[in-house]
Amino acid sequence: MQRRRVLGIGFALTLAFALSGCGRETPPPPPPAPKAEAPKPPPAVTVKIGSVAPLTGPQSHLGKDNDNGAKLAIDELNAKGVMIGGAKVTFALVSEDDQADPKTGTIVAQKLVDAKVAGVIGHLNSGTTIPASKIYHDAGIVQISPSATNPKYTEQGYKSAFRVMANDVQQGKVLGEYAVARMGAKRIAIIDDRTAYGQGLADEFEKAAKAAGATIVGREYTSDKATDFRSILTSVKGKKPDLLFYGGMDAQAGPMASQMKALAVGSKFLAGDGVQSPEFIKLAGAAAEGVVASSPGVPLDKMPGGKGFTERFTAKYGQVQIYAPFAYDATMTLVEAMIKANSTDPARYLPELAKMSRQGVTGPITFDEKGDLRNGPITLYLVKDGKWSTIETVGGLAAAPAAAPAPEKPAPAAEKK
Ligand code: ABU
Repeated sequence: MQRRRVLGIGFALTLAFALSGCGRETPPPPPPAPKAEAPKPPPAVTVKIGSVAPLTGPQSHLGKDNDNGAKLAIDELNAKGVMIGGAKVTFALVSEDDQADPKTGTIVAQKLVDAKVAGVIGHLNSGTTIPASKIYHDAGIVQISPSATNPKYTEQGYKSAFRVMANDVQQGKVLGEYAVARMGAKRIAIIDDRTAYGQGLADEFEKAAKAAGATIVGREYTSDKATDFRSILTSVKGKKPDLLFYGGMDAQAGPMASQMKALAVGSKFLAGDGVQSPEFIKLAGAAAEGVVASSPGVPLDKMPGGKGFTERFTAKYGQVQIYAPFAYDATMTLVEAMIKANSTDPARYLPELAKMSRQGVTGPITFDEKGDLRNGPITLYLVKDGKWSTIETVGGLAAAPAAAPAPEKPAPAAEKK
């Protein structure tokens, strides 16, 4: 009994001692290690780029060709992933249809300004590009035309305006000299479609052909919507020209060539880039044989990136018409300027674009102080056995020169003087 009491007291004392905290403590379990935080993904932004061309009407095949060239570039950029200003940028192409109509061109240009695009690839036609360029300039938006060749586009003093091919002063000269020196033309008739492109190129051709010694025996006019040329061709035939030059697009040149054959107008037929398409051969049929046309740039199979571009483009969109590789290059060049400036703000990336020097799919891309492509080549082609075959290329450089000296280009709204 006594022993049990002693044991009970001992146990109680031990318990009290332990509870009093004077014994050795069992260390509390360590707090759980803080979980390593997953790195935050970079913020993502969507940047809109406008693309404008005639997506309906007689030039829709060319408009879609341009638009698809820009789309291919955008898809490749998005697949690769582009970081600008610490954010992952997804580009969204906003495609507009200007129907090759100058008034519609200004309406869709304003629509793109309102949609806050960061830049515009377009327009296709000089007749839409020139009036639209004022709207983009006034809104501080950069524009690169892949195909508008009328010189006036870059002669307005807008620092926001660029093009990635030679212009019609260069093209008209090459055509006029070729007509006289190589096609043996002495008596030349000219038809143009009264558009900024068609009339402008015909004027430049006329100057060069006269300077080379030819006589212009007649000048006739049509429109970029016409399909029946028999009346003006009958008038042309009466002047007995040895060469007919057409300033205009393939949608008219195709039926015109075919009607020349039907009316037995024996003149050679020469035209500019708007005619140098597979569509022209389709429309003209057998009358396409022997037709000569020029086009800015080197032939697709001679372009530095031509082979790869053709494979990637045709897999998605079918045959290249004319300007798709230029629209692709225009888009890539615009985005490269954004990457170099680390900004999608046109006022910030414009100076990088102005001093750009890169090798595009079509060739070297650098701009002069007006925004024209430097050293743009022109190639002459002949339809032979139902296909365009290359005659020769005039001008151009094999590689992009070192970066051009940075011109003082402040904001797009400033005037070129
Ligand atoms: N360059 C011919 C087609 C586009 C244009 O200048 O109107």
